[in-house]
Amino acid sequence: MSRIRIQIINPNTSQAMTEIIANAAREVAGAGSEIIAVCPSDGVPSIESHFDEAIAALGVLEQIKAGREQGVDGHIIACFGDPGLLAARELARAPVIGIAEAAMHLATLVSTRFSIVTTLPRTLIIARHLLERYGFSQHCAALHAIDLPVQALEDGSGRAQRKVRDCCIQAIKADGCGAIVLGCGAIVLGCGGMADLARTLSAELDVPVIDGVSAAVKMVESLVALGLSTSKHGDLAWPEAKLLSGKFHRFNSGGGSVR
Ligand code: 2AL
Repeated sequence: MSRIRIQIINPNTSQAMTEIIANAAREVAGAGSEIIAVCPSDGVPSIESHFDEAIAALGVLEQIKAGREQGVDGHIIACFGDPGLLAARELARAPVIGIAEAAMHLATLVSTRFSIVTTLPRTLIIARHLLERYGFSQHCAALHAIDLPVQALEDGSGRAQRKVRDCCIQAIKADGCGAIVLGCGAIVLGCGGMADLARTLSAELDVPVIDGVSAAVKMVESLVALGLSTSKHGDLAWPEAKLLSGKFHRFNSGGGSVR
């Protein structure tokens, strides 16, 4: 099979987090896959509110358009709120996968009920909304927040990763869940060069611990291998042809629209 080029979009503007995500993706990517990691130049440094998500979604759409123009074979939105997912699918023919949906889908295949461990308590509602939207509410035993912001995951102290571990242990004891979904793109790396927190925790805690970045990479590879791309029928058809104005002019292409 020819080379699979996967664009992984960190929707926040943190270059350090983009590197973390890229490394995690490359660890699981097949030998024939190339990971192209990007983040928007304008936007928010971390995403942990509805406001942050609205801003981040625009950056995601710009990157999707750029990736499409470069001819990538698939796109990943590497933030646990899956910001801009359906709009991104309208702009793409290649598969577009969000890390939350990827992790939730895989969790249902290896457990009856999973728990989610994420960052700030205010982001729990974002995960709840996604569970409802994707039809996974009945599969989720409980949601937990480590009560630290996203940027604590990249401060190098390992404090946030230790809290993630403690939270996973509590969840397994209290929730009656069979698997854990890690609720942030940057959770994947621990401090001190720990290569893969999800894999380490899976082995230590003896339950599947799923991070969305690796889940999404393997899903995109599967879809590409099966020749499946985003449907261009119905609501995911290209957006209606219209000229965008002002600062959104950059979304227009030759035909005078986002097409
Ligand atoms: C996230 C994430 O994955 N990246 C980010 O900036 N915010 N979501 C989260 N719940 O912490």
